[in-house]
Amino acid sequence: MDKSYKVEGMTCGGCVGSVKRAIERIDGVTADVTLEGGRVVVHGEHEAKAIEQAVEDAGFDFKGALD
Ligand SMILES: [Cu+2]
Repeated sequence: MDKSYKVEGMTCGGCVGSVKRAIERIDGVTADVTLEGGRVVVHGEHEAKAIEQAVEDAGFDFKGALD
């Protein structure tokens, strides 16, 4: 299941990497993170709450689901 989320607060490639790594610590999940627009596509079975937690713990603002 792929799902898209909005994340605010990323300003550079380093931030993109941080968000990606934080999300991919969740078992069975990979993520494509785009700086422009703060779009995060998560691949694999997951709970939105777990993504929110990972993003917030990494220091960014989780703004919920897109689409
Ligand atoms: Cu940055």
